[in-house]
Amino acid sequence: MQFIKVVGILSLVAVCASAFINGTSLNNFTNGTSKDVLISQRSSIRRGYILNEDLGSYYKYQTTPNTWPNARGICESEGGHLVIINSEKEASFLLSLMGQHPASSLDRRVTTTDYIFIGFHDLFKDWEFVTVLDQTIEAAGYFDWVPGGANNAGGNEKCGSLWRNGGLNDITCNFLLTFVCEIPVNACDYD
Ligand SMILES: [Ca+2]
Ligand SMILES: [Ca+2]
Repeated sequence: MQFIKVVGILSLVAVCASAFINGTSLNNFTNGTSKDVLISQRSSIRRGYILNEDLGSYYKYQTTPNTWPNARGICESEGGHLVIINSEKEASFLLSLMGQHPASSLDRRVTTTDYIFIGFHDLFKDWEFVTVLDQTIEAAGYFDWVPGGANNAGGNEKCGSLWRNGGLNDITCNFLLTFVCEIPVNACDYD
């Protein structure tokens, strides 16, 4: 898992490196140039992402269903991570995003339209739910479960999902679900 973490960090570095626009580092935009310009320059390299300034992140609802490990990899390849819910407000935002993609509109290959994959799991140790950035979900700031959600049904639910009506659920990693990627506005500040 250490390898995955390193790859994740490297992909963030890669996106930040690719942010050189016309030979000008994004860092120059932070010196005396408005944040709006900085954000617009960055959004140009983050196609399909929408900015929620209040939450301080870009988000993209990925409509092609995939497994949790693949979803995680796709988000990392785009310079972010599978969405991590840090507040009730962020959870509400995600539910509204799901509302914009009603069940009837989803790809038929999807295993269930009721859930999206999000960035937590208990792959390291049963019942220890951590985010894809290795924080406990309690520390991350949102850990409301659907009733009976954290149940490891069939002994085979290790990956995180969000229910369309609100609340976390552990779910089978190999389901094919739609998912949401998140790129914090300050992603290039990661070290
Ligand atoms: Ca977040
Ligand atoms: Ca479950």
